[in-house]
Amino acid sequence: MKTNETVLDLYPSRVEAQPRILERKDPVVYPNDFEGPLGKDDLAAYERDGYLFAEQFFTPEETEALQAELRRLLEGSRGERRPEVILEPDGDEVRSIFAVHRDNAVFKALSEHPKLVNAARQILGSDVYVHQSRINFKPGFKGKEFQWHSDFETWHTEDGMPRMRALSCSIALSDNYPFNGPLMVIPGSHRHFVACVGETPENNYENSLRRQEIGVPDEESLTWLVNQSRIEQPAGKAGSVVFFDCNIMHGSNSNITPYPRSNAFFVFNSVENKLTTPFAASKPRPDYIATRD
Ligand code: 6CS
Ligand code: FE
Repeated sequence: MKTNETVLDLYPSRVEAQPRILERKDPVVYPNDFEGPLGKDDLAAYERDGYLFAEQFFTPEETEALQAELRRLLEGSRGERRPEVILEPDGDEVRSIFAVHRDNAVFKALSEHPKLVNAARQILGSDVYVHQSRINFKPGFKGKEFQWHSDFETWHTEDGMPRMRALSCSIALSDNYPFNGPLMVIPGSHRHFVACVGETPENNYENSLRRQEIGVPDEESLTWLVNQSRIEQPAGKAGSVVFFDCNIMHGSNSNITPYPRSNAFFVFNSVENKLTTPFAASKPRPDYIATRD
């Protein structure tokens, strides 16, 4: 089994010539007795499917305040050239802004919202910290797709995340409809790890955040996962939240409608699962993508 300097690599990816589907070696919901907004049924559904859709998780007032800040952020970032602002692959529309939990007071407060943090602790079974945050704008007409992928495959190979003990909270800041490029997930796919082929290029993140090519499963593996299950799209109104496991296979289509699909993402990692050295990349990614301090 390949290891990096300190930790056994239980999920080798981007190292073999052929793709492989390995079984998950980690729990999904970690045993604990933390209190929080998720009930027993919610946790059982999350364990089974690898995601949980929470309609109206935030109040209309909270949601309106987030939408006002989103508008200010988007206006302020047009034409702005800094590493955290990622542009669409075919133009200069803003695709994402990273590290909003670090740089923006409103989204910092949201990343510390007790309902979110407690839900993450109920699933990860420990104290948590923000591994990554971003706003994906997916603007009307111009918002391009996010290829199918497992976040963990990237966070393991490029950031050195040892185990599957992290989750994403996708907070809808605009209404997500079936037609404006909502998140698509394959329920149950979190229990299989698709080991991808293809070495990680130097500074891969300079392209992968615009259009991901490495760490995207091959069509045969993707088809196998879908045939084991189905495709769901937990699309909800602004203020709803999708909690999804770090290893669930997900993606989203391009947005050719006038309606933007803007979501804020906070990734919570367990304090027991801190990043080590990348398992299949030459050097760690910058802190605005993967918190290391
Ligand atoms: O590389 C990453 O960390 C980011 N890429 C995707 C497509 N999802 C997870 C994360 O935002
Ligand atoms: Fe992702």
